[in-house]
Amino acid sequence: MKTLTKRSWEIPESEATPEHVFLNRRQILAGLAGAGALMGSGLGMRPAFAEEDPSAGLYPVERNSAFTLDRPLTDEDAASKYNNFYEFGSHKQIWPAAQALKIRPWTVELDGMIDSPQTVDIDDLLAKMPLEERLYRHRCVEAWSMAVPWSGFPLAELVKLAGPQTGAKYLRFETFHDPSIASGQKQSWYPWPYVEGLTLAEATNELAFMATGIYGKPLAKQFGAPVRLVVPWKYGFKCIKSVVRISFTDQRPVSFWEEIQPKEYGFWANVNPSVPHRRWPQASERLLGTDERRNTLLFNGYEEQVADLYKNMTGELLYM
Ligand SMILES: Nc1nc2c(c(=O)[nH]1)N[C@H]1C(S)=C(S)[C@@H](COP(=O)(O)O)O[C@H]1N2
Ligand SMILES: [Mo]
Repeated sequence: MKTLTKRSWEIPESEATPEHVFLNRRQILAGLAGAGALMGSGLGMRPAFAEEDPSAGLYPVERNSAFTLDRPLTDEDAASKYNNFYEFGSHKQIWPAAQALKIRPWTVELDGMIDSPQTVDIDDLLAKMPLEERLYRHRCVEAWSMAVPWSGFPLAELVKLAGPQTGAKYLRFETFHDPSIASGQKQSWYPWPYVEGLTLAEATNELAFMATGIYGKPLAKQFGAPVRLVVPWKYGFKCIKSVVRISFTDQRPVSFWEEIQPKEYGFWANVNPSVPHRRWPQASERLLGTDERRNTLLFNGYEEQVADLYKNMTGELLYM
């Protein structure tokens, strides 16, 4: 099964799949839930998820050594096959279904209270932004975690490009909305599209990152290609995937999970092991791809970088 996740551009010409093997693969694929979408039925046609990402040549990018880990990196295969992406299903094995996502053409709209409203093409953005690699922990509110090498650029750079006006206090992020490819979006009890928010101060913190790659390659679709937010001191649901719009506003955005269940999920969602979720403890976490559990760290171990953001806040539910 491992070879099925290989993208075509990773496979050297000399290893091109012989037709009879490929036919077997197609049969396997056809049986995979959600992975039946093939480019065509002709011999030699590649499955839809083997298409080339035009940004592949940009990676790997140079690692920023300022960001270090206290644990090994999560195995790529483990991280790539255990994902939350409700647009493609409410279970963890959405990676085959997510291959239906079309990542080109792709634009990100910058709007609201800014000096330079614009619609940026993803490849222009990639050319403009200073790409680097960062090793970050990631802690899901469901008490599993991973440690991965993201590639991308500081969110602060995008904020600079937008030019926030006086009075802009929040960023509101929005994911694509296309029920014809994302079957989860046909489930009308969810408030699609997925929305998330940050304060401007959070968005310009050095840790806030827009990821466009992972493991030295463009983001695989299940990770939220072609661009997703990464805020490692917060629970994973804040890290909105496949972003199409960022609006600057003076109104605090209501995020997807907050709208669904405000008693369990709030705006801030900072990681704190001593504040349990209403239905389970947050004291420890399971490390994806291992049998290990570890104690969860305050702000997911990023207290030094972010604690100041919250120091004078009273009456706010900072940890849910
Ligand atoms: N658009 C969108 N973004 C999303 C989600 C989602 O369902 N839809 N799930 C969130 C949750 S709960 C987590 S833990 C992370 C998972 O990221 P990963 O699959 O790259 O590990 O994505 C977040 N971003
Ligand atoms: Mo999550």
